[in-house]
Amino acid sequence: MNRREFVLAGTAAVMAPRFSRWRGFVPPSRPVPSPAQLAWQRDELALFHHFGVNTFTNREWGDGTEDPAIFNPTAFDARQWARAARAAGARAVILTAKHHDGFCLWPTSTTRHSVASSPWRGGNGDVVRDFVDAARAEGLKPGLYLSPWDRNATVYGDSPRYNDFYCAQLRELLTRYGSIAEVWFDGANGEGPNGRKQVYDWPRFWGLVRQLQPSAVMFSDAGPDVRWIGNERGLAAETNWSTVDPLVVPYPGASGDAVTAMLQHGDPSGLAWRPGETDVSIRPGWFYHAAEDARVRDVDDLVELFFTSVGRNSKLLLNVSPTTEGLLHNVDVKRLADMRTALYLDFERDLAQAATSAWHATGRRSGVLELDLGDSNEIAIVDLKEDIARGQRVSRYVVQSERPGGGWLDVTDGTTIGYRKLERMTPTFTARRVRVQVDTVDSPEPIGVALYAPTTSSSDAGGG
Ligand code: FUL
Repeated sequence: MNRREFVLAGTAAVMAPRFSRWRGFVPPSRPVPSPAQLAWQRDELALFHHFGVNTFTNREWGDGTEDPAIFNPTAFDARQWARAARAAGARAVILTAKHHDGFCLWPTSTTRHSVASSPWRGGNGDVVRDFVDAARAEGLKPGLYLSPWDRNATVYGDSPRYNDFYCAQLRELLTRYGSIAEVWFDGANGEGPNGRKQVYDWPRFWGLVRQLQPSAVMFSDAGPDVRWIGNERGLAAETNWSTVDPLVVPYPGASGDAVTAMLQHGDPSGLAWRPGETDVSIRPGWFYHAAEDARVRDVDDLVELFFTSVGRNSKLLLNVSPTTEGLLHNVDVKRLADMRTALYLDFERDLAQAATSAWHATGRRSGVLELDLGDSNEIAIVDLKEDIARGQRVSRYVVQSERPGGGWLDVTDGTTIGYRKLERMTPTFTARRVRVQVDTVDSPEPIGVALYAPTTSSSDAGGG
């Protein structure tokens, strides 16, 4: 129960005898997502763009000594990025407004280490402005990454002063550019000049974001709204609860086995709703490197990433980074579009739509959904869903098909479902009647199921 629900439940208990409209009020017994968390999860796919001085030095981490004069994209076009994101089926995009090197992609008043000191557009350009405008023009929600680790700021390591500096940067980003859907915090916390250790004031940073952009979700290892999934390989865990015990991951960058387990798996009895986000790059690096042009993930690999992230109750944040021209590379753009086509074909024909179905609880902590497809059909993908607006409950599921002669055969099983659980059936199975039995950690709620037929349309999407 979050604070608001706690207050509501308490109010209901007090008011119930006096006001009949409270009669029958059942306080939610499971943590549930906020409207912003629910919208974030339903977006399923977002693109990540790493862009900055590293693009021009061909590095992954700059050291903060880069000359702003090197930042000079020759054909910068944020609209091209946004079109590619939209064509990929993404609904949100996130830009590195500042990476660890400290170079700011917007004309900030906090430092001269920014686009304003670069030759690009005569020092009058603003990458963040173009990015948010292009995103909105393509119907995408913009988000921003502001690295707390700053290898250029001289005040880094002088904790109170740097925290002020960082909050001033957050304030600029969150007041100048309209609505920001996600604020992305990594936990990197390197040494400052002279080996000084910077102590970040996370409660202050988070409080400022809440104040300035109350409907944004904040990402970090420690949320507070969405958590890192624990690796950068595109793999959410098979068992993935959206609830966590917040005390186990007290701040971004905390490490240890318990932290890793909490990031990967969540906790069925955790009191905070904090679903996992899976960030992974389409290439080996986060920033663009020409040497990796032949190492862009192929379509099968990208589709698999979707299955191991969105299909495991997570959200996919797929990194595709602009080149020194300021454009996404043609290979990446084509690959994204082909991924979209392949996913479209995978989910083209849901046999469960025309089925008759019946759900019933089978006990205090179990239930079953039965489907009759009318005819015997071949099934290639099983797609399970919980109504997460009412919390996450399923701890185990078994999908069964009816044998022609009667009796049930297990075709697949697993643990958590959450927002979405995708299972590719290899081999496919054929059935007229299918049922899904679930065990739950609270009272059972109806689950949803889609059963996709094998791809029939011919496509040149495969293989990339
Ligand atoms: C990490 C950074 O160190 C990497 O460079 C990259 O930005 C990744 C998404 O987050 O914390």
